[in-house]
Amino acid sequence: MIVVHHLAASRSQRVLWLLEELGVPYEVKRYERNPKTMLAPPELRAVHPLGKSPVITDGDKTIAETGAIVDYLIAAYGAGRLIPAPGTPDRLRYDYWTHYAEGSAMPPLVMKLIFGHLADSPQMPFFIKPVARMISKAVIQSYLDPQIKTHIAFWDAELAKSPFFAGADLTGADIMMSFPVGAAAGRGTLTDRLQAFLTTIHARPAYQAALKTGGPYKLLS
Ligand SMILES: N[C@@H](CCC(=O)N[C@@H](CS)C(=O)NCC(=O)O)C(=O)O
Repeated sequence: MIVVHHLAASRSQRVLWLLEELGVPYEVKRYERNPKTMLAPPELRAVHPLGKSPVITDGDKTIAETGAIVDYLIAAYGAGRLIPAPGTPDRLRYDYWTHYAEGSAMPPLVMKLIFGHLADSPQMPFFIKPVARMISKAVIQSYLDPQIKTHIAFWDAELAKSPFFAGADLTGADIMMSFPVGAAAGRGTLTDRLQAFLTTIHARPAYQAALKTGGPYKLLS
C-alpha cells in the first residue's frame, strides 16, 4: 500500500490528486505545520532526512521530491495514462514542465513569500524591522515581481497553444504546474486564461476527492 506523508496545505496535495486520477489505493499519514513557523513537524525527518513534504513510501521504497514522485507513480501505475507518448513533441513539453515547475517556477514565488514575512519574524529585533521591511520591499519590487510577471506571461502564452501544458489532455505536467499557478494566484496577478485553467482542474472529481482526503487546502500567502 502506498503511504502519502501529507503535510497540511502543501505540495503533497498534488500527489493525492495524481493518485485519485490514477485510481490507485493509498493511505494518508497527516502532519500539521508548526503554527508559528509554518514548518513541518520533526516526525517527517524519520521518513526522509530533509523532513519535507511530499514524501511517499511504497513497500520498501521511500520517494521524495514531487517531480520524482509524479514520475514514479505514472511509470509504476499509469499504464500509459497522464503522460504523452515517448518521442512526441508533447512528451518533450511534458518533460520540460514537470522539471520547470519546481526548478524554475517555484523559486521566485517562495522567495516572495519569505521576503514578504521577513520583517515579521519573531527573531527580528524590533529596531531592525523598518530596515528589513524596506529591503524586502525593494527585493520584491525590483526583482521578484518582474520575474513572476515574466513566468506568468510565459504560462499564459503556452496555454494559448493547447488547453493543458503538454497538449490536449491533462497530464502529470499540469499536476506539477497546478502548484506554481495556484501560488501565483495569491502572489501575482493571473491572466483570465490561467484562472480558467485553475477552475478547470479544480472542478475535476479526482481533484475534489483529493481535497476531501487531504483536508482544507489554503496556500500560504
Ligand atoms: N521541491 C520540493 C519542495 C518540498 C517542500 O519544500 N515542501 C514544503 C511544503 S509545500 C515543506 O515541506 N515545508 C515545510 C518545511 O520546510 O518544514 C518538492 O517539490 O517536493
